[in-house]
Amino acid sequence: MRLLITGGAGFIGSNFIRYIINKYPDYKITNLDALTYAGNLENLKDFEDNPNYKFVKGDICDRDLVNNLVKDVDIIVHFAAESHVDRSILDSQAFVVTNVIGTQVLLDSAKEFGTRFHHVSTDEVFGSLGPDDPGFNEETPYDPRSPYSASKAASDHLVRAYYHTHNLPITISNCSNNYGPCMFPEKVIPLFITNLFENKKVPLYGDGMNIRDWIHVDDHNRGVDLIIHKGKIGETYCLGGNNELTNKDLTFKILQAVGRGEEMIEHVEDRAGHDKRYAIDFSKIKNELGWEPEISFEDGLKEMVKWYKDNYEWVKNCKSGEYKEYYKRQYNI
Ligand code: NAD
Ligand code: TDX
Repeated sequence: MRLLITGGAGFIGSNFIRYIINKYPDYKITNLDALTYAGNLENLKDFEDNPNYKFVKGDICDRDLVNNLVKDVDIIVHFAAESHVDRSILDSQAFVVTNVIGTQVLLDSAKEFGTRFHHVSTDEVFGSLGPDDPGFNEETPYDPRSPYSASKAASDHLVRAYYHTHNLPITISNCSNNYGPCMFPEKVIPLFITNLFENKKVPLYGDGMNIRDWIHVDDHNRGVDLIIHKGKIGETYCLGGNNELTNKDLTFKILQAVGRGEEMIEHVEDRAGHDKRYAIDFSKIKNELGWEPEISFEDGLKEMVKWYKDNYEWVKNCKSGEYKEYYKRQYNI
């Protein structure tokens, strides 16, 4: 199989490429990535010389480039996005350009060449749950509330529209919060781990009672693998970690894993429009494709702390330059 993977230099995409190369060594992979602040070729350096792997630096909004690549592949697995909610609050334009227009350019190209298309999306498109609400599932109405989730919702709708209107062979996955190696240290878990390494406090938003459902990136990618091979065309699948935690409890677990105490918590102003709770009912993919998450949060977090310790040069590169500016704007420190 020949795959075009977009956003393969980012967190989930690079772990996906590693997963696919290890599981299907004869598959041919092209990784199209613009190398924004979040893309890092270090994530893939062990595959640089693999003859079945090719990196192309470029923008998914570039029609000619995209057409040139899509004509030679069997499937597009679309990870590329602007992915950080806080950045979308500061400035949403890149989110609309990459997440909406970029997806539309890929869909047009897939339509032209009749190419199978898998769209990697998020549970945030469904909005926010109350404490006793059942988890999101494939029937939950869309209610995105941040510029990031609104742009991802728009892209999901476009993908489905190309299925209904143009008969394009698509699938969509909506997954909860991922964690694991190569995650950019602006997202809460790697930010907190690396701050603690640097003896800096961890900024906990609001009362710390917002809930996220955490899933290891390898569990997510195993789900995407199943969907691209066995998923039903036109269908959406929700994936979750069965692992709801308040941010406060998550912070305690991180402090414990790094060996630091509660005095390292700094309570800061809440995120604007902060969604209260996400949770996923993944019965559909469990019943139809036999998928469920396998990696325990305790094991995954321990492995992640070790990865960040062992790859401190990678962290330092991420936290330099543009990222420092962002941190100054975000937290005024
Ligand atoms: P990331 O920010 O770590 O990586 C995004 C990658 O896309 C980067 O390598 C970046 O260079 C690339 N990119 C950005 N704009 C581009 C453009 N215009 N053209 C080409 N490449 C471009 O993101 P991630 O956390 O790995 O998320 C990957 C996908 O998974 C996204 O679509 C995101 O919405 C979705 N998702 C993420 C999570 C999560 O917890 N991180 C959960 C569910 C779904
Ligand atoms: O410094 C922080 N302090 C804090 O309390 C940061 C960065 C976050 N938080 C809170 C906000 C959220 O309730 O932690 C929770 C998780 O925040 P993020 O790591 O920014 O993730 P989230 O906003 O939940 O979105 C993530 O999951 C869904 C990804 O960034 C998205 O790409 C994905 O779609």
